[in-house]
Amino acid sequence: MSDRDPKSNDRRLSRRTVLKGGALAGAAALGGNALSKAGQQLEPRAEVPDLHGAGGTGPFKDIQPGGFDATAFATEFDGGRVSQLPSGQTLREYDFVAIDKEIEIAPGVWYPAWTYNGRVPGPTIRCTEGDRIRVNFRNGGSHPHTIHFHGFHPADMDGVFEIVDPGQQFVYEFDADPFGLHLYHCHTTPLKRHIHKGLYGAFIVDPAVGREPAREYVMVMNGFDTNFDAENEFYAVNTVAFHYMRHPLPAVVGERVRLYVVNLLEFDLINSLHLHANFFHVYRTGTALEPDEFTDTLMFCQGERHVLEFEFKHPGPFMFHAHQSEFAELGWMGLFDVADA
Ligand SMILES: [Cu+2]
Repeated sequence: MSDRDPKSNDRRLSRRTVLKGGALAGAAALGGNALSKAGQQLEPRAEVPDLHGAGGTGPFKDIQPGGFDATAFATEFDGGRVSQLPSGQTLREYDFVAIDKEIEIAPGVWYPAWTYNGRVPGPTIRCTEGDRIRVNFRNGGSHPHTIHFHGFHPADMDGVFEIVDPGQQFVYEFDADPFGLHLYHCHTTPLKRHIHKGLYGAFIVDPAVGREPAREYVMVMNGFDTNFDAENEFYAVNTVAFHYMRHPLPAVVGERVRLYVVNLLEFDLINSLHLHANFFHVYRTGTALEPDEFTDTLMFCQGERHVLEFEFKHPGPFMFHAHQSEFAELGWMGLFDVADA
């Protein structure tokens, strides 16, 4: 198999093979009887389900849209260029440029995105509460844009009224507050267009006291309206449909996993995350150090984001996906590959 991941074990390969051989709907049954052939190598079926015009190439071919690697993205935390202000305060400086760019979001499906720094989502900004954030923004795109950060900041740093026209620049500067999981996105009207085109990202403000050590992943829930009918044809976390089915996220039995989950999905009112064979602690908006809830399925409106913590009791592959089955079957599903401790 040309797309074989050398790190894959046979069980995972056979899961993929089952997926390749079956309807996408069958994937929702993963973890159940559909996998009873674990260890058996099956050849992929010649044809795989078409996906709203995916051209019959199916969702399982590997892609890295514009060099964007969704596996790397999940663990990339950008602390910026760090220096100290005369007051002793930590300054974290970032350069953002808005660029129009076509990105491949599923095999053979190209989307004319508007991006920060040539990628969707934009970089995951990470800092500690009280840090000074400075973002040098240049609009290299073809439309007016801004960056609107969630969190406290002055009115003239809100990214709403200070429209940055193509070729123009703007410097956003504010103190990171409050700690939690936040987001940023363009706030130029029409808003839904500027957001769903790809101008958004995660913004993590760590508490000064820190959080417990954990294996951490960022998941930005998104989708793409590839035929501009105000409905999404593809759904994902971190842009690439089914990416984490092909490249499961590693975890270890008994080790804490922490997810930073931000919902930027446009058009659909609600998104969700369901974790198989497990429950997670929910830190709503990440703004407290005590969990609010213990569940296995969580809803997210657009702009809602939560820190989730859990550990696996058992080794093996475990799914996570939107519990809107339609979203899952159109790309928003993935796997954790849990190793024995
Ligand atoms: Cu914009």
